Amino acid sequence: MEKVSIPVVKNVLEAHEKLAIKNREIFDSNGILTLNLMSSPGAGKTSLLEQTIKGLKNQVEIAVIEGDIQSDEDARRIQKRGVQVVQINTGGACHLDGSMIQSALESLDLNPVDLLIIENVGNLVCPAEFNLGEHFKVMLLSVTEGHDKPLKYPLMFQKSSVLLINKIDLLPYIDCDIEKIKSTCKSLNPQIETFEISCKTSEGLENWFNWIINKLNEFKQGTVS
Ligand SMILES: Nc1nc2c(ncn2[C@@H]2O[C@H](COP(=O)(O)OP(=O)(O)O)[C@@H](O)[C@H]2O)c(=O)[nH]1
Ligand SMILES: [Mg+2]
Repeated sequence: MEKVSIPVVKNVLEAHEKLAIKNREIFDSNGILTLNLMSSPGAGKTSLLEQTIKGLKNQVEIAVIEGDIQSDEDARRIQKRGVQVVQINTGGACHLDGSMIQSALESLDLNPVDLLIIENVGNLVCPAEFNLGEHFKVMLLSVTEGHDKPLKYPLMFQKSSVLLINKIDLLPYIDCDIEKIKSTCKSLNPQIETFEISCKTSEGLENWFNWIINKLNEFKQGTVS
């Protein structure tokens, strides 16, 4: 029998990549710096968004895309903060992809937006595998998850530009070695920038806000690629 090759997987991945490139063109042509925020469920992504909006709303026009398997709980939390928000329900899929972002963009008025933050579906594995067209991937890890997570789920940490270690207010009550998290991450990804934060007490958030402001300035100067 004659052999035939069926390059299905490659084509699907190529299609995803093409959509990501299209999304990036939309972000760039509208002057929107875009962050893809990833973590496991409950690490504090929506809390970080609430704090970021509170901290930067007067200087930066922010919009949010919320990704969840189900419900609009997070979008409601963000809406209360007075910024544009779209909820994507993946209906079971454990990550967002470029086509979901493309549809969500149709519901946003992109004109005034400086910064778009995409809250990915809570999951430490799959979101890192899909390019959404974002400029930076940002990883949030809660100290309650334990210091072994970068070793066990390396891809997220390798692909992210920033690691935010959240819930440091809980450090007195748990056994988590932050230095171990930082050294493992540095060995996986020497370029990664790490900030220790608490979305509850606001400790460390100023460093995160400064990172955003710096990146927005670099983006406006055309030095973010
Ligand atoms: N103690 C403490 N709790 C936090 C902190 N950040 C978030 N939480 C709590 O962690 C839970 C999950 O937060 P949420 O923002 O919904 O996480 P998400 O699932 O990653 O979006 C909520 O009960 C938050 O109030 C923090 O810095 N310290
Ligand atoms: Mg959330």
